[in-house]
Amino acid sequence: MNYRSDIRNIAIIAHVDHGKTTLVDAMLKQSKVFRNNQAVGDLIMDSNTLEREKGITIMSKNTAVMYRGVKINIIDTPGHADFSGEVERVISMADGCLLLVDAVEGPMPQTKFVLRHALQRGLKTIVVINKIDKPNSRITEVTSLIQDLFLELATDMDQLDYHVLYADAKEGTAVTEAGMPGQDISSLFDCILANVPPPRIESGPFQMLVSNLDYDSHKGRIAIGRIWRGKVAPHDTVVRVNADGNIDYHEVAEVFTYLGLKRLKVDQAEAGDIVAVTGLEKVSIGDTIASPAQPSALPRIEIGEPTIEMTLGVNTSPVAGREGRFCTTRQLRGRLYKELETNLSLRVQDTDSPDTFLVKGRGELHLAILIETMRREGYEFEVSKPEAITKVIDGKLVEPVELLTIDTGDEYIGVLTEMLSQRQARMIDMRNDGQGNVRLVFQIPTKGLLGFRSSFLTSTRGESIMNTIFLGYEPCRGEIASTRNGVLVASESGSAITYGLNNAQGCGLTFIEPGTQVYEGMIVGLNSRLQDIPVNVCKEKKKTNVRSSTSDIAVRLTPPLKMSLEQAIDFVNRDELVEVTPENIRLRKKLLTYSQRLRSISAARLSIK
Ligand SMILES: Nc1nc2c(ncn2[C@@H]2O[C@H](COP(=O)(O)OP(=O)(O)OP(=O)(O)O)[C@@H](O)[C@H]2O)c(=O)[nH]1
Ligand SMILES: [Mg+2]
Repeated sequence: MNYRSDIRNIAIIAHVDHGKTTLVDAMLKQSKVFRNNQAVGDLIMDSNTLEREKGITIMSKNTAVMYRGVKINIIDTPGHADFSGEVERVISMADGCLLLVDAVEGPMPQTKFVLRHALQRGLKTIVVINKIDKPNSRITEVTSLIQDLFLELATDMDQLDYHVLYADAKEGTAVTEAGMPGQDISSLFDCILANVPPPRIESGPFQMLVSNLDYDSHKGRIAIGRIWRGKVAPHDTVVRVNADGNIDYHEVAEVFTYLGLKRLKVDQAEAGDIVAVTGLEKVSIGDTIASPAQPSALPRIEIGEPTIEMTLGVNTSPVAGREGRFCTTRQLRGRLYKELETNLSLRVQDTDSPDTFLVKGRGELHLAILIETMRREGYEFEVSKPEAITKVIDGKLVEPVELLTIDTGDEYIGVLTEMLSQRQARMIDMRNDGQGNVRLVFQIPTKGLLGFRSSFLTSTRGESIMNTIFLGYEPCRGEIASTRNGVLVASESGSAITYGLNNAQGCGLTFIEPGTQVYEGMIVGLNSRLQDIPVNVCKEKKKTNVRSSTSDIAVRLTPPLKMSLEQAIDFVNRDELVEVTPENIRLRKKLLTYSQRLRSISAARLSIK
C-alpha cells in the first residue's frame, strides 16, 4: 500500500458556532495564500449570501493551504443540526478531522453527532478547544467532558489517543498546552502533519467518488471529490457509475485542484487529492467516476432521513402571479427537482394535486433556507405548516423525537418547563453552574418543537440558546393542542388604513402597516384570545362635518410585528398558509372567506360527533 506524503485531507467538524469557519480563516491567512494587500475579511468560506447574512455555514466547502511543502485540503462543514447531511456527505473525503469544542459551552449534542460519524469512519481526530480567550472559559472541565465523549464513542483503543490543542481562532493562535502564550497556528499545522495519516493510494486505474457538485455558466457542471485510485487528466475518457449501477461514457474537459479560494487548472491530478472535474454533464453526488478499464463503483454516500415535511405549491392567493418571475407548476417542479442534485438530505414528492409538492427536510431551518433561496431567485409559491414525518415500524405508528438542549438563566426554568410539558417534552437533565446559568435537556417529539422557537425567544427575552438534534423514533403520543392564540383575519380586500388597523389593535397585535394591500382571508394580526376573528382593516372612519376632538386627527398605531420567513413558517397553523414572493411574505387562511371557514369548522365538529 502506498501513501502520498505531500497531502493531508482534513474535515473541520463541530457544533454550530464553535468557530470552524473562523479557524479556517486563520489557516488561510497564515499560510499566505493571499497577497499581502488583499482584503479578504472574515468567515471567508461562508461565501453564499444567506450564509453571510445569517452568520452560519450552510454548505460544506473545500479549500487548501500549503504548509512546509505539504498541501492540506480542508473541508469546512456546517455545525447546525439541520445541515448534518452536509457533514455526512463530505466526511468520506477526509483522513482526519479537527473537532472544535467551545471552551465555554463544552461538547454539545452536535459535537457528539459529528464525532461519532468521524470515529465510525476511522478518521484520526485532533481536538481543538477553541475560544480560550473568553473570560468564562472552563478548559479543564471541557477537556474532561471531551474525554468522556471519546470513551463513549470510540470504536477502538487507538482512537482514545488523540491530541488536544487550545485555540483562539479569532486571534489566529493555537498552543499545545493550556496557558501557553500563543503566537500563531503553526502548532496546529504541525500537529496535522504529524498525526493525520497521509492519504492511502490504492493501486489501479482512475477512480473517484463525487461528494459535491458546483456549477459554472461556462464550464457546466463541476464534480468534486477525492481520487481513490490512479490519475486523471483533461481529455481522458471516463465512465460514470450512477445510483442504479448503470454506466455511461464521458470525456473529462478540465481538471482542477484547490489552493486557497482558487481552483487551479492542472494537467493531471493523482490519487489522494481532492479535485474538481468538468465535462460530465449528468453527474450526481454519490456517483463514481472511473477509468473504463475498471469501472467499479465506490460505496454511495448514506444520508440520514428527513424528519419534517411541508407542502410547497403554486400560489393560490387572490394576488398571485404579480410579484414573482417564476410562478407555474412546471417552474416550481423543475427548481425543486434540481435542488435534489446537491441538497442530499432533501426529498421532493408529487402529491395528488398537480400544483403541490411535498418537500421533506431535516428541520425547519433546512426548509426555510430552501424557501428563502428560491424566493430570492424570483420564485413565488405558497407553503404549509411543517409537520413531523411519522412512519410505521413493526405495525406501530412512530414519530421522530429530538434532544433539546437549552442554555438559559435560572429565572426562566419555570416558564420553559411549563411551555415544554404542553409540548410533550420530558426533562432529562438540569445543570446549574451556581452563577444563575442553567442547561436544561429535554427529550421532545419533533412535532412539539414546531412553532416552539419563536415563543421560546419571546418568553426568555432573546437571552437563551436552544439546540436540537435528532434522536430516533418513538411511538406516537397523540396530538398536541395548539398553543397559539387565534389570528386577526382581513374580512375585506383593499388597502389597510390607520383607522381600521387601530380598531384591529384593540383586539391584539397587528402585522401590517397602513397602505399594505390586503385580501379577504389574509392574516393581519394575532388575537389576544384563542379564536380567530375577522377584522376590517380597510375600514375608513365615517366622515362627518364636525370634528369631535383633536385625538381623531392623529391616531398612533403600535408598530406592526414583522415576521421573518422562519418566524412565519413557525407561526402558521394547519389551516393556514405562508405566501412567499420575492417581495412579500404574507400569511393567510387556507379558506379565504369567513363563511367557508365556519362551514369547515361545523363539518369538523359533526365528524367528531
Ligand atoms: N472570542 C472568540 N470568538 C470566536 C473564536 N472563534 C470564533 N469566534 C466567534 O464565534 C462565532 C462563530 O464562529 P464561526 O467561525 O462562524 O463558527 P462555525 O463553527 O463556523 O459556525 P457554523 O459553521 O455555523 O456551525 C463568530 O462570531 C466568531 O467570531 C475565538 O477563538 N474566540
Ligand atoms: Mg462555519
